[in-house]
Amino acid sequence: MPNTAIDIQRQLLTEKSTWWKNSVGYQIYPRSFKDSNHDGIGDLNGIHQKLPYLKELGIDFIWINPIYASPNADNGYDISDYQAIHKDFGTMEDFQSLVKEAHELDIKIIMDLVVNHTSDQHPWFLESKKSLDNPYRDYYHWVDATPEQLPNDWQSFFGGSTWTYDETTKQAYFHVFAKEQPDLNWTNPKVRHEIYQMIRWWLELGIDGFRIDAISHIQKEAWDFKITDNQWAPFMNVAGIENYLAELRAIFNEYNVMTVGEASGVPHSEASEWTGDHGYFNMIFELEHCQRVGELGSQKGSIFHLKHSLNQWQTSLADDGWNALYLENHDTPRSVSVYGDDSPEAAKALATVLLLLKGTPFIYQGQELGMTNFPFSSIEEIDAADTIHFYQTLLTEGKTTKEALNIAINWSRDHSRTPFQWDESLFGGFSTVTPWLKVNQNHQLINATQKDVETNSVFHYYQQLIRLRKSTEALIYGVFTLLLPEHPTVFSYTRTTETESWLILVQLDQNQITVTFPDSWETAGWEEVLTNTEYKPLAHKMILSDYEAHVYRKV
Ligand code: TEU
Ligand code: CA
Repeated sequence: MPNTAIDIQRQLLTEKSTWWKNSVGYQIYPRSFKDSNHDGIGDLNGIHQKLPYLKELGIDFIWINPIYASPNADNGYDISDYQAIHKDFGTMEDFQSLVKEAHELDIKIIMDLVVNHTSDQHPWFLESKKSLDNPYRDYYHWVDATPEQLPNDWQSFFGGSTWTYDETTKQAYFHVFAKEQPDLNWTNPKVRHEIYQMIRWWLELGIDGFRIDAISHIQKEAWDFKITDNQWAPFMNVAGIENYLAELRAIFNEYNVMTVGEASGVPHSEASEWTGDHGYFNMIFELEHCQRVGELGSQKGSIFHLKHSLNQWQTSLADDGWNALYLENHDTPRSVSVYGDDSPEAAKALATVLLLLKGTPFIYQGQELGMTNFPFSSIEEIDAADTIHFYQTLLTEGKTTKEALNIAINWSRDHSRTPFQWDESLFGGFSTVTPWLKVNQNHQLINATQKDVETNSVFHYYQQLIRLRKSTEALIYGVFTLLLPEHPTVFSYTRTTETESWLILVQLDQNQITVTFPDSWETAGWEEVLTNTEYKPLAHKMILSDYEAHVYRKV
């Protein structure tokens, strides 16, 4: 119990700095959330209109994908002006009024920070291109080259070389993503200074934090570095990055905001440097658990891989650090299609696994309705540049159009980017005109109005899980222990504190299975708190049908 003014102040400070630990986040892909002005593109006023919906769901903060000025070579991840709102999304006034209204509703706003690269239309790059001695030349990475002889043979994430030759100065510039996304040169102190000014400018506006894009790629190896086993090694968490990350951390600390770094290629053994008490970010998005394993032509993800990968991250960060939990984002297909069978039960089962793990859960828009993958039937229906590039590569490798399409679309980013399904009307209530990407036909069955007519909707189940999690200390801070580690499809774990124990039991298989807990396990004295089916007492031997989920508390 605090008894002095100093104690109270200290307590308030701790609460303030760790509010994100007992929060639930919601990711908004603005192009696809809600179109308020009938141009087929989602926008800021659309988000504004839907704040009451988000409040009803029970989330605490939203992370909005990039809304800055951009030529959209990579849908906003190619920024041409960091301090301007893209006209598709609205104006700076719209943004400020969104922040104000959200704050009134007690919803925080997290922005996307994209500083590994800019757009090739950013004024810095337009200058940089002009001549060898332009003051902005060293804002990017330029190396002598010819069209035939590039500085090395490194490949970019979106396919093709990391180098693009430029005739004007007879050099090539470096990009780990598309050629329209030149990488900034972080070794240049001027670049860092400009970026830090920009970050402060946003923080001064009163936003509550950042999701930091592709941040593990900002440091590169020397251009003659030899790749051995991992083709991404030359720009994945390369030594020296820690200096830049420490500078960033110092700024974030000043403002006491929430930060979540997208940390592709950071192994769990290094996670405490990245997210621990003295880590660079409050939490990180790891990319291991959602990696595709298995057949190229298959849309299904491995439950066993998912479970073991999440278990590793849960245990590695048990004492130091904090997980950012997710099953979907704007780069992945829909989890109910990858790990489930598109049914509401599967959506609820996956929600149970996700929301009761240790960490801060991020729900991706539409996940709370059980939105599914889209049945793409031709490459013309695809917008994502990486999918199109992958498709073309498969064709050049000799695949037929049918085979190439089948492989390329399976894990396409566009599955999660189709418009939000608000209701059963023509364009799913997303817009009154043809949207930029097709609405899934199943919006007639899967949409947000279900919550008003069905008490057992996926939305209601999410609502219950969110409430349960936020009101239960053990589900926020409790120790995580995986049960039945060898079981291929049952995801079961406990969350415990000195005074409470919770047991989560989820069966992620389409078939009925039998599960047997070890004899040493005390199965008596558990009360069932939540299920997506009928209540069933915990027992040593249990028969579980497809996608059954049970949440028990020790009494
Ligand atoms: O994605 C980054 C990303 O996916 C890579 O960091 C990852 O390491 C790589 O694909 C390895 O598989 C972010 C955004 O989420 C994405 O939408 C953008 O296209 C990308 O950055 C570029 O800004
Ligand atoms: Ca619009």
